[in-house]
Amino acid sequence: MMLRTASPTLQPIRDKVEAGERLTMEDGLLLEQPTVPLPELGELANIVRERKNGNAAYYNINTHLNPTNVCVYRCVFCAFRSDLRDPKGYVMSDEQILERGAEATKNGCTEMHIVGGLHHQKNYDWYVNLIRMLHEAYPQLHLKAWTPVEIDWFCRLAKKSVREVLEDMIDAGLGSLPGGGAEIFHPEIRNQICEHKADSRCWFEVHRTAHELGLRSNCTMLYGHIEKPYHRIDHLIRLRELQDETGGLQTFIPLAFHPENTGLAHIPKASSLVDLRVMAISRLMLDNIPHIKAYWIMLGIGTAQIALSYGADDIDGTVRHELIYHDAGATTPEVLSDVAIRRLITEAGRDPIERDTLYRQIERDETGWQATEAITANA
Ligand code: V47
Repeated sequence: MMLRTASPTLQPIRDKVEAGERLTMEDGLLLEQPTVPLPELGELANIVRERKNGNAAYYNINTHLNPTNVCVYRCVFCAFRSDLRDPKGYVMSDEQILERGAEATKNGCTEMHIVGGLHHQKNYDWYVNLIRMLHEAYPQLHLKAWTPVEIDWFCRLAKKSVREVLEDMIDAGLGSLPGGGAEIFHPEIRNQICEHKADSRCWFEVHRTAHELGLRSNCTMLYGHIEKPYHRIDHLIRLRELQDETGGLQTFIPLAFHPENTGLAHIPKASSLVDLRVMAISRLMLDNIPHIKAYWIMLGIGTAQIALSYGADDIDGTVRHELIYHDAGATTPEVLSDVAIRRLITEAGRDPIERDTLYRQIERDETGWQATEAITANA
């Protein structure tokens, strides 16, 4: 795709993108200006996307597990959390958790994404045993679990260091860390939307330590609330710096704020055009993170399809039992079949590739599935 006219203001950035050079904070702020034509932004992001991942669009067969929604914190953007005595509050029993593992295995899932609330009355062992129980019963299922906010809570419960908690979790069967809890790192915003929970220093300590212990992790950014362009670019640059240091981040997922049932319900949800801008700018700034995910649950299917030409090369998975976005007003389906997800990728002009959590290609036959060769994005 080659545009006939390029805006003169973007030419220096286009030159850098074409040469594979890193963009600066100033470049990022320029790209954030609403006058930058969206198609041109998309075209630049697509150069990087195709350089790294060709025409592939990755997905997995996955499911979610939120063992409890009862949470000591009251993040203003969260519609999922509940108080202990609220009728909405729940805690899953061991039997219910194991049933989810059985269901996931029956459905051919390769991954279970586990996050939840910080329950006042659940001790550290409950969280560790949950991982151990699932891993022992379903060893093939990759457990992508706990954000730094939870790990920080476990450190307090157990009076252990981040490293010790992660070692316990790895011993129990933890496979990787999801990207949540990042929100916006800059304290000007973080102190307003989630002042009590783990700060950015803690978020980075957990991911850095996880990488040192050999785990891979994802990362996210919650946008479209009270943050400004500067806070978004600052957030992306902080992630890029961690990746320079450890190389352990696999995928970045921009997450659009969903206002319904939250303390920020007066803020309108970002439009699809804003979603595509954030996707494209993320791809351009995060030159060292191999994958960018268009999380269809959050974006809607149509926008996720377009996002595959605006920087994204991954669409997350079939998903089942998602609560965080559906509690906050998402109208996307609860689950997509493997056939449907492949079709939506093909319709977008990309080649669907089923991957596992660690980006190994999956092969299936009548006896089950196995991970084959590792997929490596180009630098
Ligand atoms: O940390 C919470 C966000 C995150 C709302 O790693 C909200 O593959 C919008 O991290 N509106 C959890 N966002 C989800 C998450 C995630 C999702 C998909 C894939 C992966 C991955 C990670 O959701 C939270 C927070 O940033 N969130 N409430 C809301 N009302």
